[in-house]
Amino acid sequence: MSLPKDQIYAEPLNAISGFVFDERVVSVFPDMIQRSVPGYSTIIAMTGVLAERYAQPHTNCYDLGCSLGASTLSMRAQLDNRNSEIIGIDNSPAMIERCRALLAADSHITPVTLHVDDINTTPIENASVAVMNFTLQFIALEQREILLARIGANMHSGGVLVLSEKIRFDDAHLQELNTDLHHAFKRANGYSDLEIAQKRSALDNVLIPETLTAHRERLQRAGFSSVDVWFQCFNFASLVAIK
Ligand code: GEK
Repeated sequence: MSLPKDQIYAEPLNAISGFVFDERVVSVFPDMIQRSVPGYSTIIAMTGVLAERYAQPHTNCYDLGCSLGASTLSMRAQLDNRNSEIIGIDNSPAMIERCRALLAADSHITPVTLHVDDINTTPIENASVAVMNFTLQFIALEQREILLARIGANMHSGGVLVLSEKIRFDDAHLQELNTDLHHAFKRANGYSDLEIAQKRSALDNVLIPETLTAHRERLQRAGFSSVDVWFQCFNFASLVAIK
C-alpha cells in the first residue's frame, strides 16, 4: 500500500512559518519521515530488538514523542508475554488520535497507554526502557538536561535509553559534507530543491541539533554508565545509554 505523499513544501510559499505537528503533517507523516531521515526503518526495527533485550518484568517502556507509534509498535511486537507496559507520550493531539487508531489495528498483546502530554513534565516512573526517537531535538536546549536527568533518575539499573537525533558537527567541513549528503538523500527520495529549502526554513529554530559529544556527556551526567552510538548515517545518529 502506498503512503499518502508529503507535498507540504512542494509549492512556493510566501511566508514559511515554524514547523508544527498538526493534522496536515500527521496525514503524510510516515512518508515524510521515511523520505527525510536516513536509517529510519533500521532504527525503528532495532528499537524493538533493544527493548526486548533490556525490558524488565513489571516495568514501563516509554516512547517519548511517539508520533504515530512506530517505535511503540516495534517494541510491542517484541515484548509479548514480558509483563511490561508501554507508555507513549506526544503533545500533538492529532498524532495521538491517529496513533490510537493504528494501535487498535495491531494484534500484539502488551498493554499500551497513550497520553497527550509534554514530555518535559509527564511522569516517568518504574522505567526499564525509554525511547526518544527524533524527539529531543525539538525540546528547548535549556530543558534537555532536566529531562534527561529525570529519565536517568527513574530508570532501573540495567535499563536502556535509545536516543536518536539529527546531529551537528563542530568541524565545519564535516558539517557541510553531512548536510550535503542528507540533502542528496532527500533529493534521491523525490524531494525537490524547493521542498528541501522550504522545509529547512520551517525547521530553523524548531529542530536544534547538537553534537554527539554534547549528547554523550549529558547522558553520562544523567547517570547512564555505558553510552555509545550504535547507528549513524550522515547527520543522523542513534545512541544507546545503559544505566
Ligand atoms: C517516530 N518517535 O516515528 N512533548 C511531547 N511530544 C513532543 C514534544 C514535547 N514537548 N515536542 C515534540 N513532540 C517518532 C518520531 S517526531 C520526529 C518523532 C520528527 C513530538 C511531536 O509532536 C512529534 O510527534 C515528535 O515529538 C517528533 O520514531 O518529526 O522528525
